[in-house]
Amino acid sequence: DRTLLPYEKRAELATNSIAKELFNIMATKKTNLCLSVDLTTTTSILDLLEKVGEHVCLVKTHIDIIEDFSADFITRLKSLAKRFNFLILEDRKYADIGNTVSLQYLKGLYKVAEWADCVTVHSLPGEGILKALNNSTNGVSQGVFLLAEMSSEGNLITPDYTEETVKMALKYPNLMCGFVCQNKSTFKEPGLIQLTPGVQLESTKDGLGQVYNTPEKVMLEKGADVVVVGRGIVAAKSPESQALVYKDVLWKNYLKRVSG
Ligand code: S5P
Repeated sequence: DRTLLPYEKRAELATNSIAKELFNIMATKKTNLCLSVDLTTTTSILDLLEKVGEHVCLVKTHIDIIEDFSADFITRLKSLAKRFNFLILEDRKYADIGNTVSLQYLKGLYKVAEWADCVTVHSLPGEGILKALNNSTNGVSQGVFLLAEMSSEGNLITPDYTEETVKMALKYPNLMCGFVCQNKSTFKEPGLIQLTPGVQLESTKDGLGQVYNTPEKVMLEKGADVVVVGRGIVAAKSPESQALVYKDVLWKNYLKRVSG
């Protein structure tokens, strides 16, 4: 059972360098909280990260929702990542043929490959999407989280699709950080990371299909390693104190889990 091993042990088993680094950051900072900074201005994102950077292991961006994107924003984001020791996941959910995804990853306004430590990818188009990303590294460390399940109500992913997604991922051990998924049984490999979104203390759903579980449930029953929280923190009255609340409850349940 991969979920009973402590993160520092799992770091030793990781085959992707970003996954290894993320496991080690979690163990060092004692946090498995990933903040989804779903805000639309650069200053609101940077201000929030100044306040909560010390509490998170990973910051998840949707770079294409930012209204005043600039190269300077990336410089500042990277310097916060260095100062607070967190990694950056661009949640682009690539889902096209390999050639197009390679262009989307390397080119355009955002040049994601230049600054994101890892990205999210759909398995829907088939293996070519992983081949393309594997060939787009330019020697820089990078990682992929493959979508094996989704949190939203009525999503079209079937158990077969999930199983085939895991098989596909296992062919690319050097590229693979882990899976975006909801269940412990989805994969077994202790060197891969289960990134689980759809977590909130206050609500069980939003009005647009999102479904929430509690931090305790995702840590103790559903096998989450890194837990993604967006609006639970971002839309709180005090995001700073709420980030601490999530960090503490997640870590408490992690300790409970690894101590048996
Ligand atoms: O299945 C998924 C996969 C992802 S990456 N369900 C999700 O909600 N996400 C992302 O996690 C979503 O795009 C959003 O950025 C975040 C959840 O945000 P929240 O505000 O609902 O916590």
